[in-house]
Amino acid sequence: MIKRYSYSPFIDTGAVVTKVDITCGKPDFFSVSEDGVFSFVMDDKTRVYGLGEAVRGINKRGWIYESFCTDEPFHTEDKRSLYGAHNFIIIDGKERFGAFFDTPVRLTFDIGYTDSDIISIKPDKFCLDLYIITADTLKGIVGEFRAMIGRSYTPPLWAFGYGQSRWGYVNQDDIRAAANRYQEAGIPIDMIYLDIDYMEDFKDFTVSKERFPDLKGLSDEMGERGIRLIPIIDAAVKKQEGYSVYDEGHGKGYFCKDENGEDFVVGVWPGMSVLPDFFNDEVSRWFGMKYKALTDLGIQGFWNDMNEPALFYSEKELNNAFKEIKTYEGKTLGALTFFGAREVFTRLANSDKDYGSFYHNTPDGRFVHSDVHNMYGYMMTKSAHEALSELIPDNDFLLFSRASYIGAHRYGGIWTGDNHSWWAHILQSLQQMPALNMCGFMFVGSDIGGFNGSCTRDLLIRWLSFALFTPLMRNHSAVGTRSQEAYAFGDTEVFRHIIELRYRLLPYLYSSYIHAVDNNEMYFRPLAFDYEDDDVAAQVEDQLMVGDSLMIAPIYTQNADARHVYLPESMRQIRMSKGEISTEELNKGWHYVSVPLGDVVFFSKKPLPLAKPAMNTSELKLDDVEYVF
Ligand code: MIG
Repeated sequence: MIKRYSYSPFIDTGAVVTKVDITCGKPDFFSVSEDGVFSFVMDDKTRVYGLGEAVRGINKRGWIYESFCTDEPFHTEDKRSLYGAHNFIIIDGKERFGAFFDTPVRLTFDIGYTDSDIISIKPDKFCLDLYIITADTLKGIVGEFRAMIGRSYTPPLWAFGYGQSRWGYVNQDDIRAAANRYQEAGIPIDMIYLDIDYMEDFKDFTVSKERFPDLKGLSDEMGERGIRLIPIIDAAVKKQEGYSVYDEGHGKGYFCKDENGEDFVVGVWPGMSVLPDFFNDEVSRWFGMKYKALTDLGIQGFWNDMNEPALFYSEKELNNAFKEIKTYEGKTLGALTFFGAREVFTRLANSDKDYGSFYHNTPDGRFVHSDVHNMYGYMMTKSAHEALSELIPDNDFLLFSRASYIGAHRYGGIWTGDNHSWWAHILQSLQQMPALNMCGFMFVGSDIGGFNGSCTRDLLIRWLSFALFTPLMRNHSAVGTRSQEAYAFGDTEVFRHIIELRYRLLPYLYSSYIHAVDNNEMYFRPLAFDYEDDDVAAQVEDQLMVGDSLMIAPIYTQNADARHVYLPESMRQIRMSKGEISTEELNKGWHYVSVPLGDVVFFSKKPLPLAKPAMNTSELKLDDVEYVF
């Protein structure tokens, strides 16, 4: 059952598609203060799930989180916000319910941080709809919530193939070289991503003539080899006269405005730039149709970046910073003054001051950005989705985004942004997956091998062994880091076997995905959701159920060649070793399972269909399977 309590929401976020009548009075479960702080007292056993893309465990208890879409390059456990704002939690103790706080303003979720027994949820402004969801089971709560927010985005089968990305493939020879190395090594691949390097001066919807002289030719050639090119699109548009996207948008007043009605100018990759006002339907459609420049070249997939929106600085604050830094000149810089001087520029990035200095024109009126900040990436994804649905027949396109708000799950997937080549980030990714599914985000994955920092052979092997189960399976890394393609570490056999296993598993994984989307179920679930009466299962933070009948328990520590695995019932252990599959029956309970580097081990409750190996999804035969058990 769902009850809605309405506290002067000032904009319809569009997150909820099945309307729920307002129930007046005090909400169930929470007490509410006059300034809008929602409190709940936890007993010792209470666990808290949800919040989508966030740091820390599957059980969110014991930390403070902020919903405020942030370009956060260090996903360490002391952080409060990442790129998404996913305001749905499930509280599971002597009382059990879900709560969705529908508001685009910043929200703080103090889940037993200030006071270890108290959940306190505080919006920056007391303007929101609260939905309280009750059902008999945890899965039931998710099912009701998901039905209310609408069907999750489903890309075509090819998007479930393996993809290689890297910031720093600077020209079409780099792209061709990556394709060659994969295919020569016999490693399956379906997608190669183009990062901002393909653009002319980082301008959206342009292609560098010098470095990518024939993108159409490259795209066709790759297409014949079963590979699709997936370019990036950034939120901000370079401010440059003569650049048609800027000229048109500026002429029509399509960019976000400052308090004087002038375009608000920010610095990001292209230098001085402006922000499309996606909240205005006309702008949304205009920007979306710009993707045609690339779909006309045969492109069928995009990733939308920098749409928190990330700001390096604003023109105005940059000018102030230059003035301020002059005041330091000639002074003896003691420790404090030195750090003060250093901060003058670093504090410019993503500042609250800037977010409070520009405006959107929406059908509900004019809003200062900070009041609707969490919807910006969502609106960009919606814009792209609506246009691509027109531009590409049969919805045969891939789309995912960095920033998101609940509702965006209907329009695209998300990737979890700039993680690191750290072992801890395999576990972090695993823990994010079910939380994202609860919030509707089903087509999800993290940068395999880690974005920042330098990857090692063993890290990539272990990361792939987990990520072969994630719907979005993409290896991506930052410019300047060590190469981490599946061919970058000398030997390729071990990588070939793991990525091949992904394709062999696609009959199961793809149909599980579709089934979960069709039925408002989670593709990834904590064990607690399937084994509600099992107190041990409820504690497990590093294993997941995948689809109806698989359980995974990946290795995420360096130099470990075994780990403890909890089986909540007896299952078949399935082992892929050097491409060969073997199985073994294991009983309910704890097991110490050996997983030498290169083996992939997981567990099945039912006979598992496996396809024949294929080099890409167009070669893959989904219905030509053998069953292993
Ligand atoms: O400020 O386009 O998260 O995946 O490679 C960095 C360059 C901008 C951030 C994305 C990352 C991408 C990078 N972008």
